[in-house]
Amino acid sequence: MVDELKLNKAIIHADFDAFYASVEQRDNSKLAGRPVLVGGRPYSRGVVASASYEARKYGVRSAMPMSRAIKLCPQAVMKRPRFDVYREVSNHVMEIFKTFTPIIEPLSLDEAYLDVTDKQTLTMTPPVIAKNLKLKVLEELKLTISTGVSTSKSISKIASDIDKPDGLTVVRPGTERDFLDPLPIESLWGIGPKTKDRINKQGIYKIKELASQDDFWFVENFGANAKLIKLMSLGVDERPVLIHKDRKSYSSETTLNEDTGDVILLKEIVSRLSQDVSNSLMKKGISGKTVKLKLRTSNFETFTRQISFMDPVQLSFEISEYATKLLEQEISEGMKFRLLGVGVSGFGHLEMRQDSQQMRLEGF
Ligand code: TTP
Ligand code: MG
Ligand code: MG
Repeated sequence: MVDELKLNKAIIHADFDAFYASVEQRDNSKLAGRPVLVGGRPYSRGVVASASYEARKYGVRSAMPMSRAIKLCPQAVMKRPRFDVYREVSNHVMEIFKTFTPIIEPLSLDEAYLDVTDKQTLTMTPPVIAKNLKLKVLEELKLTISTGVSTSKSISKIASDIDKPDGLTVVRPGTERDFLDPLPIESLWGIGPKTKDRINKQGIYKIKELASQDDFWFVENFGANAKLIKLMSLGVDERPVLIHKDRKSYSSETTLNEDTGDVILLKEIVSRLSQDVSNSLMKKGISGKTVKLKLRTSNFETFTRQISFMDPVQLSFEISEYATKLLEQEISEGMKFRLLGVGVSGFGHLEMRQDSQQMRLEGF
């Protein structure tokens, strides 16, 4: 029986509930039970990074402009993010995860996949492991996580989100399709808002309807991702939990509708791209020592310029400041651009990476 159990892969996806906002509530008892918004300032076009569940009742969501969030929920308490604290909590939770299995893939500061296939026994089933995980996190960090338990990464990730906050959703082996069928297509990895609209226009809303399309349809609609998305819609996802995930840089670029040499416009675009890159870095809790600017001129000449420094950057105004300096050096009379990109690299001191490397040494 134990052998039979061991045949099934067991993957847990764990994710903090309203991560930044919950940490703020935990560290300030006055905020407990109140709507809390962590993010940028409303008058400087800041956005909501995290909204407590009390605030979400009013329709507030992550990435919404703070000014709009405050209109929806005027009684909310606004807090500036304390990244150092979140990073510390993240390191701590990854340590807790390590006591359950060495096979951990962090996806961002607040979530990870855990492969507990080899840790299950007759009594210590994957749902019991997930329950223990939740208890230990609550005990040590005074924060709640939601977990999804299933045989694959994609289903566990969807499952962990279904009963938030403080959820524990189990999709038993063999019931993957029953679980997926009634869900909206955008629950699947790879189906963002634009793709969702495009597919919905064809009268396809539920994963069940998606899964019944033929291979040609998938290729027409998803190109290179066709096979992966088809298999995922059928509940098949063989991707392993990857212990070490290294990314060398984060970048964002845009092609302009019309070539331009307008310095103010170009600087504004650089600032927006810097914001994008900064958001990605913040989500990962990392900072880099090199800022890169990519430019394509109206004659399709593409080149990059970069600058490195001692202190790593993460915040958008810092990235923007350096990228703008690089831009200023390249602008000259009559020169027009059709593409701009901003990137950050040089994550030499990455904490998460050190953790992963250590895990790899310990685990294998
Ligand atoms: P999420 O796990 O997506 O969100 P959350 O933990 O706030 O809420 P929940 O999981 O319960 O739905 O992101 C984790 C943290 O990452 C979040 O607390 C703040 C940060 N973040 C941003 O800074 N910007 C964003 O757009 C998102 C989605 C998250
Ligand atoms: Mg979360
Ligand atoms: Mg998350």
